[in-house]
Parts: sequence; C-alpha cells; structure tokens
Amino acid sequence: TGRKFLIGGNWKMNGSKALVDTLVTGLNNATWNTDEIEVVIAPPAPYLDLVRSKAKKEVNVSAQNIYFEKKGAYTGENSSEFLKDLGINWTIIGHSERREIFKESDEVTAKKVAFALAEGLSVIACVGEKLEEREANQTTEVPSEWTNVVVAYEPVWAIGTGKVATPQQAQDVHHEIRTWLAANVSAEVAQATRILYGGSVGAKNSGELQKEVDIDGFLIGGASLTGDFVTIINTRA
Ligand code: G2H
Repeated sequence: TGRKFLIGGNWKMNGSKALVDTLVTGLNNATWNTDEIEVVIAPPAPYLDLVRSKAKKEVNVSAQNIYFEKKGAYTGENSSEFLKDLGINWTIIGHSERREIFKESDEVTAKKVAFALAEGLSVIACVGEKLEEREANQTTEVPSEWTNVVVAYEPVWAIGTGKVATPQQAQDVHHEIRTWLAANVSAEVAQATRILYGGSVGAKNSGELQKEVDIDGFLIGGASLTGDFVTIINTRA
C-alpha cells in the first residue's frame, strides 16, 4: 500500500515511573524496520519528558491531548509549545474518552486538530462509530496538511471491552473512510492517509486485523501497558 504501518500505544491515565522504566526498556530492547513500521507511544503528560529522555529515537512519543492555544490562562491544559520544548512531535486528538467523559465537541476537536497541525505536530485524529463522516468533514478545513494526519477509527463499543470488531467489520469502515477521503479531499490523500484501528487490540487479534488492506496500524490502549505491545510489533516485523 506504500503506507507505513503505525503501532500506537495510548496509555490513557495509567503509569508510574516504574512502569515507564519497564515499558520503555522493553521497547528499547525491541527492534523493527523503521522503513515499514512506525511506533508511537502516548504516556500521560507528566511522564512525557521522562519517556522522551529514556526512549530510543525510533520510539516516537505523543501527547494524549493538547489545547488549541499556545499559552495563557487555561488551567490544567497542555500546549503544543510544551511538546516542542520536550522534543515531542505527536499528539492524539479527539479520543472518544475526551468526547464522552470530558464533553469535547466535534467543533473543539476540529479546532485542536487544525491547531496541532499548524504547530507542526503530527496528529492521530480519532473518529468513532457514526462520527467518522462529520469528523472527516471538519478535518478538511485543513486540507494542505493531511500528510501529518493519521486517522484512528475506534468503534466505541469495542474500547476497553474486550469486544473487537471482526477484521471484516473494521475493514469495511476503514474502506468507507478512505472512500470518503477520495471523494472529499483527494485521491492522493486517500491513498496516503493511514487509518488505524483501535478497540481492544491485543497480541491475540493483531495478526488477523493487520491482514486487512485498509488497516494501516493500531491504536492500542490496555495492551500497550503490557508485554503485548512489543509482541504486536514483533508480529508485524
Ligand atoms: C481504544 C483503545 C486505545 P483499548 O480507546 O485508544 O483502547 O485498546 O483499551 O480498547
């Protein structure tokens, strides 16, 4: 497909210095072909600096969220400026937990995606069941920047539940998203944009899912906190 397979780990609100040590050591000892696989891990914000300084350069580090302003009176928020200062150039935006628990709207999500891209960050933009069309619609507000956007499809019913979409179910939606991109952005963007699957991915099901032609990687929650994450990389490698 010409698209580099992306294996992302979203730690969510989990971790400790001890866990950083274990997980980063595991990744530093693993090897993969960086021409074919891109590894991105997203620890909680307070651990970003520690993870970036411990991890080898083949491990990309990502925030889980940022705000759409550079600085100021926004208590509790994180800025693209902090990331750049730490040498971190990825962020997840619009994860379903941000939307559901923290009530982030499509509008806010779209603003954050546009802002992060303008700041030179690469973005894992999450879309969920039924939302993909609207999301993609708003993301076209930044058409020139698609090279730095990775789309993550996470069916809400599959997140953290152990229920995984079948490879065919995931493939069908990924194909729809790619078709939408072709129709609404361009054939080039549709061909080049990576579409990740997220929702209870583990070492047991990654092998089957990755065979699907429109699945260009994973966004992995629970299993990214365990040895499964390296197993998934090795299974792809
Ligand atoms: C979906 C996914 C990673 P999990 O949210 O973002 O989590 O793999 O735990 O279902």
